[in-house]
Amino acid sequence: MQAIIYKSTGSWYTVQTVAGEEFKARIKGKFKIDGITSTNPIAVGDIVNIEQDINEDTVMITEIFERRNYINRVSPHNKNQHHIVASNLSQSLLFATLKDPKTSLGFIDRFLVISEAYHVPAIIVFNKIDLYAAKEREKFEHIRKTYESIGYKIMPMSLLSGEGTEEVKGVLQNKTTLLSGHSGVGKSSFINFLFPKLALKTQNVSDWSGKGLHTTTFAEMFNLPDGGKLIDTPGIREMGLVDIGKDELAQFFPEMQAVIGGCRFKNCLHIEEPDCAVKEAVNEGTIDPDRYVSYLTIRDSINEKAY
Ligand SMILES: Nc1nc2c(ncn2[C@@H]2O[C@H](COP(=O)(O)OP(=O)(O)OP(=O)(O)O)[C@@H](O)[C@H]2O)c(=O)[nH]1
Ligand SMILES: [Mg+2]
Ligand SMILES: [Zn+2]
Repeated sequence: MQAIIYKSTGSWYTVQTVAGEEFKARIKGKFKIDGITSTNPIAVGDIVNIEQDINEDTVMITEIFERRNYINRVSPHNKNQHHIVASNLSQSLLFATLKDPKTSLGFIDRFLVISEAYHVPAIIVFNKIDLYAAKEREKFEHIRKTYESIGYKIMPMSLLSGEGTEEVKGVLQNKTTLLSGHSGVGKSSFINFLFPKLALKTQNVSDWSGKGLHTTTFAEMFNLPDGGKLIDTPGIREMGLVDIGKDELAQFFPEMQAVIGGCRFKNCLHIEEPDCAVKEAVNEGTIDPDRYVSYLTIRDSINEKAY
């Protein structure tokens, strides 16, 4: 019987069948998945085959179907291993905040690079806009202009005032959406806002220390009442890139990809080369200098020997 992984806590999984039946599941004995060197062989969103355990109300996962896509990152515990955050996604919502906690543009850009590389469209939700003073509002408007001009959707929201919540709800319908972002940006609060009955554990305001306590510890998927699924995930501190080579990185910056054809050298790295269309665009102001800095920083962080 076919089922989808809704939750993974390590050795046990929660699966749901197409009919909506829920089971506790585990991987069958020596069951191994070829060619996957991730810390978690099965991730939330995976489509699997299950077999009922004899005399038990649990099931065994016997087969995993090919993933349409997935978000993969360097394991937080082991730099040499991958961790599949979730699979078979329609889109991801990156929750960002400019205050309590601060999300850096570098972090956003890393997330966007991964989204481009794995073909998962990303929308950036700026939550907690109720906390913005004039300074943050100005910063937000600048960010909005920059990213919208590249083609990304930017959505301001406050779970406290309710501003923007209907708009964000509106993009979820009939889609499988991954919620991602630093710890404390309000991912679980957003799910509680949609489903007050779930009462997921969220960070206490008084606990807020800026250290990013991880309140959510496992990824979990929820069915939306009007169709669609939403995946809550533990906060991420850093978005380690996997499987992306230095030479292909510029492709995953859409505004760079658009001009690369104009570089004099086919193998231009967009750093020191003469007649580089990317650098020209930065100088002319059509490519945002902060995005270019992100390109250089991410490029430097790619350790190709590891792959
Ligand atoms: N001022 C303000 N606070 C908010 C808003 N949304 C959420 N919060 C608060 O911010 C904190 C966010 O906590 P969580 O929802 O647990 O954050 P999370 O992203 O799930 O964090 P992890 O599970 O650790 O990854 C809670 O104390 C919320 O009450 C908002 O729009 N405005
Ligand atoms: Mg959470
Ligand atoms: Zn170039």
